[in-house]
This record gives sequence, C-alpha cells and structure tokens, in this order.
Amino acid sequence: MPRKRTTRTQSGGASATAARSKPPLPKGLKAADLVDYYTRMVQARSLDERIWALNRQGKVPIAASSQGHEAAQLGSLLAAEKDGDCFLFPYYRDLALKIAAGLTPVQVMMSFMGKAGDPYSNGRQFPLQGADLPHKIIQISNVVAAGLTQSVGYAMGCRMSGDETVVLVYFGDGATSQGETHEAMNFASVHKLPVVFICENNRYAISTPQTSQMAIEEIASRAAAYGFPGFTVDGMDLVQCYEATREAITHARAQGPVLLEMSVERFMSHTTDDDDRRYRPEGEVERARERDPVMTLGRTLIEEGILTQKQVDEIAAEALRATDEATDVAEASSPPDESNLHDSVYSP
Ligand SMILES: Cc1ncc(C[n+]2csc(CCOP(=O)(O)OP(=O)(O)O)c2C)c(N)n1
Ligand SMILES: [Mg+2]
Repeated sequence: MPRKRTTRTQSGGASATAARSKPPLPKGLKAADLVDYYTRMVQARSLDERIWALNRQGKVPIAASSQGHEAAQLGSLLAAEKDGDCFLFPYYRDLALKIAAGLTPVQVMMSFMGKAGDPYSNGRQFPLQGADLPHKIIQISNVVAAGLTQSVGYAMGCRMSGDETVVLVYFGDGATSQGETHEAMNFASVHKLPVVFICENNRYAISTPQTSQMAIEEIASRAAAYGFPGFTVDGMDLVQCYEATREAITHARAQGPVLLEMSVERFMSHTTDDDDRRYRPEGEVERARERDPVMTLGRTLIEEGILTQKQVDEIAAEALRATDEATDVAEASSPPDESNLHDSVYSP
C-alpha cells in the first residue's frame, strides 16, 4: 500500500451503467459472498426501519440508524471476516455491522426494547452497547471518540501477547474533531500498532456540517500528520469498501496504522430524538437515497446475473418475516429482573 496518499473516488453516479462497467470482483471475493452480504444487509435495513417505527410507537426509547452507512460497515466487516483475525470497535451508528456480525433479529429487538434477552447488557445499557465477545466486538459507550483510544490500547495488548490480531475501529467525521482521536492516531503510529481507523464520513456531527468543523475536504488527509497512509473510498459501494479494508488490514499487520475514510450518507436524523428537517437542505436526503447501498447492490447482483428479481424479492420477504417474528418475541418478553440489578456493576 503506498504511503501518505489520499484518493477521491468517483461518487454520485452509482447508476445502472456504472454498475455494469464495474471491473471483475477483487481477489478473494466470490459471487456467493456478495449474495451472503446482500442478505445480511437487507436484514439489517429491515430491522433498522422497524426499530425507528417502534420508537414512534413508544416501544423503543432511542436509536441511531445505520441507514445509508451499510456498505461501509458490511464491506469492512466482510474484509475482517475473510482475514479471520480481526477485532472490531464499532460506534453507536454501526447497527448494521453488529447485526451482520451475527446477532439474531430477536437479540437485536430485545436490546432495543430493553428486555432481559439483550445479549450486550441484559437490557440495562444503551442498545447493543458493551461487549459482544463471541463476535469479537466491543463498544463501551457513546462518548464520541472514546473507542479510538480503547481500540489502540487493545491493539497494544495484542502486540504484547504476540498475537496477529488487527483492530478495526469505527467513528464519524465529528469524532475527528476530538483530542482523543489525535492521541489515538499518534500513539498508534509511534508504536506501529495494527489498527485500521475507519471514518464513516456522513458530513454531519448531529446538526454541525463538516464545513463548520474543519477546513479540509478529505478526512483521510489527516493521516499524513501522524505519518501513516490515508485513503478516501466510496462508502456507498460494498466492494470498494471490502477491497480497501482488506488492503488496509494487510498493511496494518505488517507496517502499522491506516486511515480509511468512507464517504457515506446519513439517511435518517442523527437519532430518533433529532429532527434533521431543521438543518438539512431540502431534497438532500432524497438525492442521497438515489445512491442507496442496499438498492445499488441488489441491482448489481441482478445485472451481473448473480440473482434474479424473484430471488431478490424472496430475500426481502424473508428479512421482513424475521423482523416481524423478532418484534413479536421481544414485545412478549419480560424486562430484566430486579434481582440481578447489580450483577454487571463493578464492585472493588
Ligand atoms: C465527548 C462527546 N461529546 C459530545 C457528545 C454528543 N454527541 C453524540 S453524537 C455526536 C456527533 C458525532 O458525529 P459524528 O462523529 O460525525 O458521527 P455520526 O453520528 O455522524 O455518525 C455528538 C456531538 C458525545 N456523545 N460525546
Ligand atoms: Mg458524522
């Protein structure tokens, strides 16, 4: 991987023509992987939409949506799974990633409805927040940028115990304005730690646009200041995100950190507590939805003759069925029992 280079890939034109002129699949990627990840993506989108609707019905207290970020999250996850020796530190917007990594729809709904079956915290934390060690995932809190220093510490621990783990840490554009991001990137570079920093740049930190936060266009260019490479990729394109992450993992293991900026679109408000109509220009979200990563991948799979329209419809129907079932199961489940209130609380 070349050092200190940033690239701006073409965006805004994921049309049928662009999809048709795509080069062959990158090394290590099979058509079956794309079908598998498309299926996971459709399931994640279906759950995400339901969670938002349940919030409006008063059944889910709060949620941050990953709609629009799915290709970035799943493309990088696919690279991590192919590598087989990665540990992930996602942030609160990485719902699709956490689902695709292996949580069942029932577990997801239990967590968002604060039920006892929540696999992360038994319904006592912000949804899907904590440690999901079976899937090699940790997200301790919603403190912006805190995951970066934690992940770098984890990478240092892996190095000290002599294992081959590469850490992938996820964060937003706004997180790069935090001092903790500087500390994490600098420390990781000085010690050449195996960390892939993945910035899901949706150009907003809640209501604050990127232009009010920084005078640079590409967040990837920040990497130069720490002495490691940074790249910008189209975060709406799963294959591109896969390929960039795969290369970044190889580089991180051999030489140290990499920063990947994935340009994405936030389709929903910041969280269910926000109303983005107050600060986003009219038509911006509608235009962004023309590049919907779920739609684009489905269309590509049909155009490439990998799936038929009928199979795409069946995938959607099965996802909806699983979402319906999970909603019913979670709604009928009990909240956590007060007898275990102190079970996961630190006691010196
Ligand atoms: C240290 C800290 N400051 C402020 C907040 C409040 N806050 C929550 S999310 C957020 C915006 C983060 O934006 P970005 O990093 O771009 O991620 P996005 O939500 O756009 O994916 C802010 C300011 C927080 N959680 N932690
Ligand atoms: Mg953002």
